[in-house]
Amino acid sequence: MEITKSENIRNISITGHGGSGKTTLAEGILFASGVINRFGKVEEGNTVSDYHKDEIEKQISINSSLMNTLWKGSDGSFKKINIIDTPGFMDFVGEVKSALRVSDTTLIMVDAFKGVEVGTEASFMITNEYENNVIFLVNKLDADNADFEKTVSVIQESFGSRVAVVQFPVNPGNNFDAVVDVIRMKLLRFKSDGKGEYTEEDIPQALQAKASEYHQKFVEVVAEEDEELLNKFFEEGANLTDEEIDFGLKKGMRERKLFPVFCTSAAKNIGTRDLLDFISNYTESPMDKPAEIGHSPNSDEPIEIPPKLDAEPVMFIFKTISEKNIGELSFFRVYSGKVKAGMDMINEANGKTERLSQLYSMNGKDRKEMSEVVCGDIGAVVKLKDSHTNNTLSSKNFPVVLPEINFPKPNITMAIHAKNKGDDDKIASALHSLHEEDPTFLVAFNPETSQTVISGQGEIHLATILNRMKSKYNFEVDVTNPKIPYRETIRSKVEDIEYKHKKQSGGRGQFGHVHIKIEPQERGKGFEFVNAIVGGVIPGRFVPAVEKGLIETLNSGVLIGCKVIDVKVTLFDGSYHNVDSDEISFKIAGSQAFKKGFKEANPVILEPIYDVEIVFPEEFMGSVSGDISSRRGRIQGMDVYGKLQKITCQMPLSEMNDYSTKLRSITQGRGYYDRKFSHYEDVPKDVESKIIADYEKEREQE
Ligand SMILES: Nc1nc2c(ncn2[C@@H]2O[C@H](COP(=O)(O)OP(=O)(O)OP(=O)(O)O)[C@@H](O)[C@H]2O)c(=O)[nH]1
Ligand SMILES: [Mg+2]
Repeated sequence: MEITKSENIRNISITGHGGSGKTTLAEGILFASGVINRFGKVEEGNTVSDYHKDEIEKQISINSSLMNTLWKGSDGSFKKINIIDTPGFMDFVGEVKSALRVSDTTLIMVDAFKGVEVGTEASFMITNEYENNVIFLVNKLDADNADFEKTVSVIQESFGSRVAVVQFPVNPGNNFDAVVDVIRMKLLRFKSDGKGEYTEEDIPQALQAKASEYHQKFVEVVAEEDEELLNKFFEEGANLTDEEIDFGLKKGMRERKLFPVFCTSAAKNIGTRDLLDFISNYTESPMDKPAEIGHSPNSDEPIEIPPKLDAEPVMFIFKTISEKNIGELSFFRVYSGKVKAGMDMINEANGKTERLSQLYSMNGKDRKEMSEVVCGDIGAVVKLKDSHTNNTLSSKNFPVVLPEINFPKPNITMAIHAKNKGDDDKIASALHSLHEEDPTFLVAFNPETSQTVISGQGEIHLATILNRMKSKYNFEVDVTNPKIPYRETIRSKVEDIEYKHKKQSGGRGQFGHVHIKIEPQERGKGFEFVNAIVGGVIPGRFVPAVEKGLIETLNSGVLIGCKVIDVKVTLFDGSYHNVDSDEISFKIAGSQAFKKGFKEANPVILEPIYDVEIVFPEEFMGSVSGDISSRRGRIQGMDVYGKLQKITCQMPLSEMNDYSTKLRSITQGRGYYDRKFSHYEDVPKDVESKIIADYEKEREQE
């Protein structure tokens, strides 16, 4: 295959709310451009993009997939269009972020009946973050209830007035087959063969007024992009030339001020060919983009990486998947120079050299070998040893690190336990590779609770990952809510607690005898041990053993098996036996005295309290605040941001397990939150008795 020039590359992502038709559109594009000769359907599980088993089963996209096609531009040259189809379900938003990190233009699909939804808003926010140009597609115009005008007006309300309609549908609904292109002022009539072919007709009399009105509005929006055009249009009342329209349109898109709107029926493959023309002729190539700003591996010193072919090679890995029979496949974009099969690159994250073995261009799971990947292009490479998502590979002569994908923080945490104890180590390694594939899935071992905890974007996300673990590695696990790291402490002083450990059973016995005083310390002061033994009533060599016994008990807890904090213990008296006393005996005595005294010293359980910030549309105020109080939360502040409401509050961790799911459900998916640990606080008495009872029940079962 001829190698495409960098200026002929277009990097496009397709995003939007779940089910808006992204995967169907990608399939239609591949079909219209001749990459495939059958138009697969999501329902039949035979699309190029949704090829994973779980995607076919659920009929939704879970992973983003990379595809590409060639399309002839009006300048006569073929453009290589890289297409990343992303999942719309919010649990997989990490995939959208990584796709947009390497795209230049995003097609945001909007359902012509449902209008702007959570996924639409989220997509738009991510295009802001990664400075993608945006094109809106109003899709499903073949559906009975399609409402183009209403959909456009909500797009305008949500994303600003510079939403420029470049097409309107002639006959939305069941018989949909034509749109009016208000730039060219032509009617495009699509054939029903699913190949997306169309013929151009003159605009019929009955539609001319509407077409002119849209054309006028379009030109007005375009003119606003430039002072000179604006003058010409408004002051002189003159129309703009084709060149001026091209100029204003490109400038507006590049500056992310102008968002063209197209009409499609992805299912009928209507609107794809003219969209591909537009992408080829109007959207930016990687060479039009400003230089990426990276930094040197050893400092924050910024380094410019201009998109230039004759420069040192720099590539960025935005996605990693592991496929049966292939192993790890790393997807990357070249930001400068070009990379060739057989080349050695340095991974600046760990200083290791990676040899690029085979390079591929991808269409879903189909790979085609490439001898080189040029600046701006996107490809895949197999069998990198020590490189993962978010790593930059560069040449020895030009060490540089590119900005990472800012993956979303987890919303939900669960504890997992191997069904078969012997699998523990193997499961740890499987979890690790699942994390490499999906950086929004996190794994950690919590030494305090001795649990392996996994975190992710939502219940469906974690369920999907565990499913993958089962089908790929064949491990079964149980999932529970993670244990809460409670703390135990005391509220009052006990002056004298005596404990004598004495055992006489043939041979040498055991003897350790202590008197201790225990008292509470100020929060945060920790544990303090005071040795107040005088006159050698306990020989000096046994004192550390007493302290050791205390520390062990502090760590393993007295009431519910959680750490004891902020206590002061004074060892002030005791006795010993010449033969029978040893370190073990004094350790036991210290530990037992402490347990006894702790229970008399008005013990309490403390729970972790988190600072939580919740952002959601104001109409959900009642249900969000009601839910906060039902979780023993305390609202501390409220702010308004446009149409959004922000609540700042404190909530006990133990009440937050299903919070992300609940918040999503009571805000129709529009609310999100962030949290961080604040402090420990007394558990209310009724909750305390329940925690103790649960702990005792668990102990009995063990
Ligand atoms: N009537 C009609 N149905 C469509 C159209 N486009 C897609 N669909 C249907 O809508 C459903 C979802 O389509 P997908 O292509 O999977 O949508 P998606 O946006 O990729 O969905 P996710 O990846 O799960 O977010 C499928 O049943 C499609 O057949 C369209 O233009 N018209
Ligand atoms: Mg999809």
